[in-house]
Amino acid sequence: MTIDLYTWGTPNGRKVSIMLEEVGVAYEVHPINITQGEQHAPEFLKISPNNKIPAIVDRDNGMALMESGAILKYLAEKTGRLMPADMAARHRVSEWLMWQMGGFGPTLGQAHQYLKFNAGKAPFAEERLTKEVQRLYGVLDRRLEGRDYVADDYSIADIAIWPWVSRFEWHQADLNAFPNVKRWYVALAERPGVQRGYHVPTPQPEIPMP
Ligand SMILES: N[C@@H](CCC(=O)N[C@@H](CS)C(=O)NCC(=O)O)C(=O)O
Repeated sequence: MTIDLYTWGTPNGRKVSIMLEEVGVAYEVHPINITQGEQHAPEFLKISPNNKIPAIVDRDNGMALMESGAILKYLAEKTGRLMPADMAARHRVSEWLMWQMGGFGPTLGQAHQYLKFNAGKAPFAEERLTKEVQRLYGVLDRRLEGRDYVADDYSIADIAIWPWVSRFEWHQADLNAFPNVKRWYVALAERPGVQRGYHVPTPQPEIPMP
């Protein structure tokens, strides 16, 4: 099994490189420089019709997939790893994966736009997003109380959430105010697969530590 991975050094991209590293699947990286507009190239749109990274092509069957959550589920199902077979446990993973895809990631992405890159331009948006970032971290912190992972075992839900938390400085979250998130974040940062996947497609400064 070999996967062609189309990606860039962002939280959504890192979800997939971390997953591939964790499950030990061979992959070839194709950097799509989204700061240079490469996501709009017609060849890339055939693979990723929403013109966003990440996307994959599975060389076994030629299947192209966009959307990081769908890609994580595909890889989990194909490898039988990081997504439990038991129905209730599987849906618990799915619940937190959807929480990340539908709320945590999009909110933090907006927070980066307003709080980091355009500070001072839209005070209402900054206030609203700051509150929502705090609320979402509170949700995650309560979930991780007394748990090592978001669901029962290490899963694609953790892999989906962790790269977004690694941008905590960008969305101005103080991990010391969320001790359960901090413990989980630091523990996952020690995993070799997380470390290797973090530096795809190009080596980055070290993983930020609270
Ligand atoms: N829901 C999508 C979001 C993907 C996404 O927002 N990708 C960003 C980078 S993190 C991107 O490619 N942006 C380029 C653009 O919007 O033109 C997923 O989870 O895969």
